[in-house]
Amino acid sequence: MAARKTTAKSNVSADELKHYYREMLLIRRFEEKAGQLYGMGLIGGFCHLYIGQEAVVVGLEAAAEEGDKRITSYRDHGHMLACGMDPGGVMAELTGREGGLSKGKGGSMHMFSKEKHFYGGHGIVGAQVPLGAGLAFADKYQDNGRVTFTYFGDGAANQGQVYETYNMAQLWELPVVFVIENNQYAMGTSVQRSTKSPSLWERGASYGIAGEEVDGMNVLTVKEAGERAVAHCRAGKGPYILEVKTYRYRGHSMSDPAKYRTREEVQKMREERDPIEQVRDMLLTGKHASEEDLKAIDKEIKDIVNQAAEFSKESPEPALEELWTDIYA
Ligand SMILES: Cc1ncc(C[n+]2csc(CCOP(=O)(O)OP(=O)(O)O)c2C)c(N)n1
Ligand SMILES: [Mg+2]
Repeated sequence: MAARKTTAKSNVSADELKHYYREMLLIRRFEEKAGQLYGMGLIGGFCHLYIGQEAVVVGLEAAAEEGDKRITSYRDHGHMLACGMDPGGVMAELTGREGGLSKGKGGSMHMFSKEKHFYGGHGIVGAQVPLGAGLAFADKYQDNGRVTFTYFGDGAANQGQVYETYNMAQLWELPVVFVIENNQYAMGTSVQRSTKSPSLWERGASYGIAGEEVDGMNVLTVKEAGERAVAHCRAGKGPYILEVKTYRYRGHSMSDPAKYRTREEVQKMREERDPIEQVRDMLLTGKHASEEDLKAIDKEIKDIVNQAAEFSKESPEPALEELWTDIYA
């Protein structure tokens, strides 16, 4: 159960690299657009952007297979885009319109897709962790070989329900990958201020759960670690923890004054570790793509995001009668 050093493979193909570049850029541009629409008053309520963390979800989706499940917190737009949910449907949900994936009634934190096996979108910190183990329980019961990716943050990692879940998941050998997206902050509280034991994945050892720390700014190291985690789960060995070290460039949510860290800290991360720039460099220095090729991809992504934004503005607001649908009682 020792920490493993993840070293990115150098024999990755041009097509694979371009795929990662495209996927990460889609999330980045989508989130920038969402930030703009929020600023224009077109998006209301909560909105937590994923900018900076793109390599985490894109790397892990590359390790997933058809039918695998995913569940996450409120910082969920990237997860939805990476598992193939429609950008227009996500954006229209942010603007609260009929064409949104929850018909405009869920908003940023509450979207689901049965088709893509995406189980939300959860606003209560840590709440998705036991739910993720429950999804994995169903898969184990049905013996279908599927794995559930259960994402949560460094702040959520201090919650009691996480450890009750670890205990049961290991006891029942559930096929669940616990992904701690350690972006170093829980709202305005840094990991250093919230815990004396900063190695979050090692806490799984108390329950006998294997895991490792991963460089979450490098999509290739994330993918490799994801493959190890998934192989462990599919082999029937129970859960696996990936503590993915990442960083969010924007505030916690759109209403964060960001007084708890310096501009220089953010700037340094952007300049030295940016996940998209790293892949861009690999593509160019490896002569897998020219500047022109990348410009064409940039344009393709810009068009997708602009279309999603247009759709999110043109789609009508839900009819009043919708208040009485999709409710239990
Ligand atoms: C049970 C609960 N307590 C507090 C909050 C308020 N809250 C929302 S996000 C957050 C921080 C969580 O940070 P982390 O788990 O690191 O995730 P990140 O926002 O960094 O993705 C808090 C305290 C909440 N939503 N639910
Ligand atoms: Mg955090």
